Amino acid sequence: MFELPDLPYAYDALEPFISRQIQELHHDRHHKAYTDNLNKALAAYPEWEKKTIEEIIKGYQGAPEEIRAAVRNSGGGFYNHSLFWKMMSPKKEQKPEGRLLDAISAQFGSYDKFKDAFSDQAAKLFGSGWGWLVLDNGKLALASTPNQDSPLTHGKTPILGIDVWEHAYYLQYYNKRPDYIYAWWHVANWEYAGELFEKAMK
Ligand code: MN3
Repeated sequence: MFELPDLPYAYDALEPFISRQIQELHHDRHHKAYTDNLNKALAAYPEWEKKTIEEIIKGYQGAPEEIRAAVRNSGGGFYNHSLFWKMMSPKKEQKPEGRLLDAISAQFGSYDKFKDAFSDQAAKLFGSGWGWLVLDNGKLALASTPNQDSPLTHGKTPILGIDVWEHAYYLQYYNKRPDYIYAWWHVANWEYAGELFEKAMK
């Protein structure tokens, strides 16, 4: 059984950039639904129920056909949102530092150029999905995934990610996804991204 993790801060902690109402609905309803539906799908498959979420995400294609789509979508939704809450922080206006900043500058030219490229990719993603900074074979790269797919399935490690499903911004930003992405940078958690980067580089 997977448990819906608590938000690591108050519902209103990301205001004014992400509203309390968005956080309440996004966590208490959407993330909860992914969690419940994942548990429901796995309930009759004990060998799948005892896997870690990372094992499930990496190997969903091997799941029994009856639950494969549920495992892919709800497992991905459970995993992506569990990361996403930690990829934002009430400690606002963070910037990358240390080895992660060096790697970003080496790969993208500068932090500002990286930000533009990441934002552009997330803004242009068609339909629902996620925009990512990942570590791929020891190198930083941009990636996007449709629906609730995870870079992990493709052997890439998420370092920072933004949810661009409409449920992540519509109540505050309506259809203006670029405005949401612009605001989201104020709450991006570079401290956590740095931890994920160091862990993945080991
Ligand atoms: Mn979402």
